[in-house]
Amino acid sequence: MQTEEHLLPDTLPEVQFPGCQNEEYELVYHKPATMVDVNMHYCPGCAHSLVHKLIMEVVEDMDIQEQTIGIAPVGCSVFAYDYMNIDMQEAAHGRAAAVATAVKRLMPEKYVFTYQGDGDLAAIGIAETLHAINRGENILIVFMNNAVYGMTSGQMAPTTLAGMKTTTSPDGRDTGFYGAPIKVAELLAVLPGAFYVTRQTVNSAAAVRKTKKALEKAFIYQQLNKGTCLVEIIGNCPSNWKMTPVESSKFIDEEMVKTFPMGDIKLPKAEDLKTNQEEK
Ligand SMILES: Cc1ncc(C[n+]2csc(CCOP(=O)(O)OP(=O)(O)O)c2C)c(N)n1
Ligand code: SF4
Ligand SMILES: [Mg+2]
Repeated sequence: MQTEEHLLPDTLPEVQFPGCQNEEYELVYHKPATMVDVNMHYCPGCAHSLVHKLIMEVVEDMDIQEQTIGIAPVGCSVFAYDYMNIDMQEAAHGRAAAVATAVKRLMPEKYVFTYQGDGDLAAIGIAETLHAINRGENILIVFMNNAVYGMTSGQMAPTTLAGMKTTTSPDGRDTGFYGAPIKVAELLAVLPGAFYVTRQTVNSAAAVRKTKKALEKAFIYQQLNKGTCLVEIIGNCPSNWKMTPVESSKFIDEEMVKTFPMGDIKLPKAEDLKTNQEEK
C-alpha cells in the first residue's frame, strides 16, 4: 500500500520571493522562542493555541522562561506541555490548583500558573480551585471557558449557556433542571484570597491585546505575594459549537457576553500594589 511517505518528494523546493530583501523589512512579529516549534493538535479556530502563545509571549517578554512552571490540565489542552517550552507538570483532572499550591509553596521564587478548561476547573476541580483561592495561594489560574467539555465531544459543562445545545443537552440547557451557568470568576472573586480577577476573550485582535495585558499583569502581581490571580478567557470551540471559526467568534460577541460579560471583576487596591520591600 502506498503511504504518504511514498507520495512526498524527498526534498521540497526552496520558496523564493523575488525582489524581497530581508534588510528592507522591519521585524514586527515573531513566534516566541519560549514555544516549542511543532504543529499543534488543536482544531482550526480553537482558542487554546492562541492563549498558549500569549502566555509564552509574556514569559519571553519578562525573560522568566527558567523561573516559570505551568500546571497542565486534562481536556483538549492536556498536551500544553508539548507546546510551552517551560517546566510543566501534568495534573489529574481538576487538581491543577492543588498541584500548583504544592509547587509554589516548595519553590516560592518561581512563577507558577495553572491552565484549565471549564470542565476541569468548574466541574471536577471546583473544590480545589475554591480552596486554593480562599487560601490566597500566590499562583495564576488561567481559566479557559468554552462552555463545553471540548475533549470528550462537547458535553454540557457548568458554564454551558442557558438554552445552549450540547451532546448531553440536545434540546438546550434547561436551567430549571440543570441549574444556571456558573459565573466562576464572579463567584470566586468574592473570596478574600482573590487578588486580581478578570474575564477576557481572544476573538478579535483588540481582544487578544487586552488578554495579553491581563496575563502580563497577573504574572507581575505574582511578585507581590498578595493572593491568587484568575484570568478567565472565553474561548472559541468551533468544533463542538458546530460553527466555523468566524461564526464562533461572532457567537462570543453576541451570545456568550450576555452571561459572561468581559472586563475586570476584582482589581487590586492601590495600597496592595506596593511591593513588600516598600512596606518595610
Ligand atoms: C477523573 C476523570 N474524569 C473524567 C475524565 C474525562 N474527561 C477528559 S477531558 C474532560 C472534560 C474536559 O473539558 P474542559 O476542561 O472544559 O476542557 P476543554 O476540552 O473544553 O478545553 C473529561 C470529563 C478524565 N479524563 N478523568
Ligand atoms: S474540540 Fe474545541 S477546545 Fe478542543 S481543540 Fe477542538 S476547538 Fe479546541
Ligand atoms: Mg471546556
